[in-house]
Amino acid sequence: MFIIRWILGRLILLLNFIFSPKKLQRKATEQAAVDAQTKSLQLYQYAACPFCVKVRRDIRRNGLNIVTVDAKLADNKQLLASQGGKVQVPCLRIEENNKVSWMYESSAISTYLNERFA
Ligand SMILES: N[C@@H](CCC(=O)N[C@@H](CS)C(=O)NCC(=O)O)C(=O)O
Repeated sequence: MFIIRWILGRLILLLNFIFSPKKLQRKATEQAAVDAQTKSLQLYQYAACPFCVKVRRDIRRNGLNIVTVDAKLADNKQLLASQGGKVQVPCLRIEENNKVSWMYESSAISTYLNERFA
């Protein structure tokens, strides 16, 4: 089972690499303004999780620079569980007005990013 999952994961990464979406290009000043907003976002994720790949593709499509956090690492996983509420990826950590919220579900994250930045 582990081997099948591992192979599927590599296949997803390969296909994602080959069919990588086009990154939105903005003028430098516009990109700087967007970067200032995305500084407060972090995507907790696994490299080969299909739901995470979907969100990363939306991030690229929207030309966003969002830090990704590897939730497989013990410290990150523990933070996700204790602050987010459960170990499930993708999860978007949003910091606004000194308040942190955790958004689960790939479709909710994609909708949020598309509505805010597309
Ligand atoms: N409906 C969720 C499904 C996410 C999901 O199933 N993620 C898996 C990884 S692919 C997960 O976090 N599993 C828990 C774990 O690995 O501990 C979404 O669309 O984001």
